[in-house]
Amino acid sequence: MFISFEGTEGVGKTTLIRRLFEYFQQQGKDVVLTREPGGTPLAEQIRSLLLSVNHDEKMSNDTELLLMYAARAQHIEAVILPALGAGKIVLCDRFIDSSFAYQCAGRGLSRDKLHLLNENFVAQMPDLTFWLDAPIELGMTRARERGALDRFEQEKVTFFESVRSGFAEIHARDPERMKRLDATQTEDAVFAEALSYLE
Ligand code: Z5A
Repeated sequence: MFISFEGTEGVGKTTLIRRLFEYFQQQGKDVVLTREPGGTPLAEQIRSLLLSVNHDEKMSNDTELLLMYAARAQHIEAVILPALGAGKIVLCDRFIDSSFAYQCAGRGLSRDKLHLLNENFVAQMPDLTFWLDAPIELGMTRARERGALDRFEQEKVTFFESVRSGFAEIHARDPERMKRLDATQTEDAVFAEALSYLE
C-alpha cells in the first residue's frame, strides 16, 4: 500500500505521518516513511537546491518543475518501487499532487507539461492520499514558529491560496483516492479521522 500526504505548509503532514508510522509498526507491519522532494541521498541534494534561497539568481518555474521530477524519478526507482515490491507499506510526505498544486495551480505552469512528466516518469500512483486542509494563515502560523523561511515559505498568502485550490480541484476530481482531513482539529482528532479511512 502506497499512501501520500498532501497539503499547504504547516497543516500537520509530518506530524500525522509520524503517528501513522508508529501505528503501523506497533501492528507489526513493515513500513517505510519517506518524503518528496527527497527520500534518497541524491534526491535530498536536489531538495536542498529547491528550498534554498538564492538572491543572485531566481529559479525559473520550469527549472523548479524539472528538479522536482528529477528528484521524484530517483525516489520512485530507488525507494518507492523496491519497498512496494517487497510488500512494505510506503508513507510518503508529498507526491505528485504537490506538483499539480504548487507548479500548475500555484506557479501557473501548463497542465500539459505536468501530464507529459507524469505519463513518462511516474510508474506508481498512491493507493490513498490524505489531503490535510486548513486555512492558509493557520498553517503559516504553525510552521513559521520554526524560524528561517525556505524559498517556498517566502511566498505570499495569495500563492498558497492558489495551491490550496489546486488540492481542492484534485479532491473534486478523484475523491476515491484523495480523502480530505480537517487539519484545523487537534492532532489526536486528525489521526483518528485518518485511521477511520484506513480501517
Ligand atoms: N513542493 C512542490 O512545490 N512541488 C512538489 O512536487 C513537491 C513539493 C513534492 C517542501 O515541502 C516544499 O516543496 C513545499 C512544497 C514544495 N513547500 N511549501 N510550502 P515540505 O513538505 O518539506 O514543506 P512544508 O509543507 O512547508 O512542511 P511543514 O511546514 O513541515 O508542514 P507540515 O509537515 O504539514 O506540518 P508539521 O511539521 O507536521 O506541523 C507544523 C507545526 O504544527 C508543528 O509545530 C506541529 O507540532 C504543529 N501541528 C501539527 N499538527 C497540529 C494540529 N493538528 N494542531 C496544532 N498544531 C499542530
